[in-house]
Amino acid sequence: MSYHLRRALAAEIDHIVWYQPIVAAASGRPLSAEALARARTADGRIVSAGALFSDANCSQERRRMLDRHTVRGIGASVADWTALGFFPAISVNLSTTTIESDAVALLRWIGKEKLQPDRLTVEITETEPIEDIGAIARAVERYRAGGLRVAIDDFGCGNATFELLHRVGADVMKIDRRFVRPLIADERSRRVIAAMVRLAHELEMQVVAEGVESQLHWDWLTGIGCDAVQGHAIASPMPAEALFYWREPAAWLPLERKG
Ligand code: G
Ligand code: MN
Repeated sequence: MSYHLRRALAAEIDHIVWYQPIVAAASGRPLSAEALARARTADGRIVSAGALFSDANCSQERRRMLDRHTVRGIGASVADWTALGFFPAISVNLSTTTIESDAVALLRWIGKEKLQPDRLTVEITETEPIEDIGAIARAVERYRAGGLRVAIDDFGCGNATFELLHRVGADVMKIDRRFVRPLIADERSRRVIAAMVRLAHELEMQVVAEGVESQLHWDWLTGIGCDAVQGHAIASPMPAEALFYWREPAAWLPLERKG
């Protein structure tokens, strides 16, 4: 573990949440923002969630604690935005341990924050081991019954994707950046992505491509029918106040209502 990471994990840790816009591929209009956990170290450095979560020393308790900080941080951002008349849809990344053990808590929290459930998407990552697929499937059912949207994050990088899809389905497929990045030079990447987009649409899921780092990537993804894009070519993660100023609130696309 690096010196800075250890400092970040120490008692003076300051959890913050940054937001990265997700925009409609064809129009570029903002659809939602993904909440990304960060930590500010005592010397002002920003440490990414990847560094916090992927560490071997990151116990399940620690993951649940980080998730609680993130959810609390989103609550604070939502309160600030609401006061400004700004109502972006938000995605939250939750650890599988939180999802398995605590699906009801999030629904309760939404009620408390007066957040419309369909403004929140729960991203389930595949890159973390899923110990109990049945528990995850039940949690997904609960979230969706409560009106939340569910996204499968890092699609194709784990081993439970198809099982989850056939058991309970999901609303959004997020194509991992490791597929997206090489697509310009790599014919096979392009074919794999095109097949993922067809699969998602066959299952009536929306597709978000992550790690979109150039206009060339963005254009190609739009061309094959990818619904939404996220990445440095659009915007990097930013603090909550910056998200408010990033685009006019009126530029944000309204939620698609089901039914
Ligand atoms: O687990 P998930 O795929 O949701 O991780 C999102 C992470 O990817 C965040 O930490 C975010 O900062 C990072 N990220 C977002 N856009 C890009 C991008 O265009 N390129 C790269 N390399 N990383 C990105
Ligand atoms: Mn994510």
